[in-house]
Amino acid sequence: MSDDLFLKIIAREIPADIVYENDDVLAFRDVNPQAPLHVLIIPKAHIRTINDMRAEDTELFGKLFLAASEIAAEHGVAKDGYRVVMNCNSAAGQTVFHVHLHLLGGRELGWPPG
Ligand code: DGP
Repeated sequence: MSDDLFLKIIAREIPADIVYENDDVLAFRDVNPQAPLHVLIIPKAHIRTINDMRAEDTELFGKLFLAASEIAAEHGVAKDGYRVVMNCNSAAGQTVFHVHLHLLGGRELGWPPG
C-alpha cells in the first residue's frame, strides 16, 4: 500500500487538480492528459487492479461510472461523447496500481484504441 501514489493524492500529500469528490470517490485531472478533458476517477479504497475486485465492491465500481457521467455533463462533453477506460495490469498499460477509470473527452476518439 505504501507504493500507492493515488492514496497520497487522496491524503493531499501530493497535489492534484481535483474536480470531484464524495465519501467514496475522488476524481482529478491526469498529469499527462491525452484529451482536452482527461480525468482519473478513483475509489478511496485501496484496490490494486480490476482482478482484485470482490463482489462487495460492485456498488463502489458503479459509483466510479456515476461520477464519470456527472463529470462529463459538468464539463460539457456528455452530448458529443466521451470514453471511460480502465487498464488492468501491464499488457493493458496500467502503471499506477490503484484502480482508476480514465475519462477522456473533448476530441474525436479513434477506435480501436492502441
Ligand atoms: P494507467 O496507465 O492506466 O495506470 O494510468 C495512470 C495515469 O496516471 C497516467 O495517465 C498518468 C497519471 N498519473 C501518474 N502519476 C500521476 C500524478 O502524480 N498525478 C496525476 N494527476 N496523474 C498521475
